[in-house]
Amino acid sequence: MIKRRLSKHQLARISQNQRRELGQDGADSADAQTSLEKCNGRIISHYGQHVDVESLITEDEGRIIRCTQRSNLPRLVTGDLVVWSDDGADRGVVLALGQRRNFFGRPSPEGQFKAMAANIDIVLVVFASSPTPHVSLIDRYLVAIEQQHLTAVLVLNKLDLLNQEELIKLDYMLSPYGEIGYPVYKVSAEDGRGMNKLEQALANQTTILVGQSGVGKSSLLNKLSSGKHANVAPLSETWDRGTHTTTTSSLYHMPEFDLIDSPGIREFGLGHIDGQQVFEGFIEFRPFAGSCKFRDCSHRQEPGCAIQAALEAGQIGVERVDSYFRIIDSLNE
Ligand SMILES: Nc1nc2c(ncn2[C@@H]2O[C@H](COP(=O)(O)OP(=O)(O)OP(=O)(O)O)[C@@H](O)[C@H]2O)c(=O)[nH]1
Ligand SMILES: [Mg+2]
Ligand SMILES: [Zn+2]
Repeated sequence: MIKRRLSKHQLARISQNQRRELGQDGADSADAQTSLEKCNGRIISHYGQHVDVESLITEDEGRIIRCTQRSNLPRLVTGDLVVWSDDGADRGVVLALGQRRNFFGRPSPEGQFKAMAANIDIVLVVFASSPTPHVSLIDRYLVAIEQQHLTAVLVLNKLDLLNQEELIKLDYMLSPYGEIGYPVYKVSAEDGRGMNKLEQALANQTTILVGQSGVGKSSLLNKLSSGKHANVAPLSETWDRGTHTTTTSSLYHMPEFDLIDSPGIREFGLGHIDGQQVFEGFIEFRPFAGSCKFRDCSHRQEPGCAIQAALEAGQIGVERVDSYFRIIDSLNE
């Protein structure tokens, strides 16, 4: 198959589009990027053509105004700090976007990167015994989280549904993550088990909950806030799957922290990430970076491979190495 090569002009346009999507475009939207001191609102939810903005103006702090956005702005996401203006009739318009500290997102099915939330501290990767958890999904999330230099926390929910045997199996699956330094919490949004410790980990932070549909992200949010904020729905009766109950990312204020609920996913693509970034996303590989005999080592069977040597020495785990190769292979599909 002959691959069509893109012209310099096309490449520049794609890269400009990507920057605009991320709100990092210095040229075209220079007037759209503004210093944070000027911001008087925060996006708390995003729907097709409009956003809900929470006012940060002292006199009416917390008021929520439905706004459209100026067309020169990048796509706004939950957590964005903005400058908005009232039209006097409970509607408004977002005029400018404050510099994003960071963002978390994923590629759309068409492969275009889509930010889901901005200005966050922690990404809480939620999974449960049902729908069935997959190591490769967790590892994909971790790669994307590491790429954005965000803090990852893993949460196994629905502990109340597990018998001893299932718990042993899941503990085995999770042990590599604890060993390489990721915090792992085991909780139940149903009976509240483990919630205190989790709450302590979230104190004074803004956290986005992510994971498959049906794992209980909205249920956790409701439990953590001791209230009913987000809609919750049972799994499909036919499939081991959620029913995509949450359809947009929304930010909720709790007394001690902020939480962003996000729509569940079936798959998490890494279309926006290259092989080097996947390597860096496996944090326990990092000490061995640059130590292979060959600079372009694929870490599969080359002589003098530091990753294979670390594997043999028991310094890194075989499950994670297998998972790494599965992700690398999937990048070329
Ligand atoms: N037994 C038990 N059921 C739970 C627990 N947490 C959530 N559930 C149930 O799991 C189902 C899905 O929960 P949701 O909170 O809607 O899941 P979600 O991750 O927000 O799903 P999406 O919004 O579709 O992404 C509901 O029937 C919940 O009652 C738990 O800790 N234990
Ligand atoms: Mg939900
Ligand atoms: Zn190697």
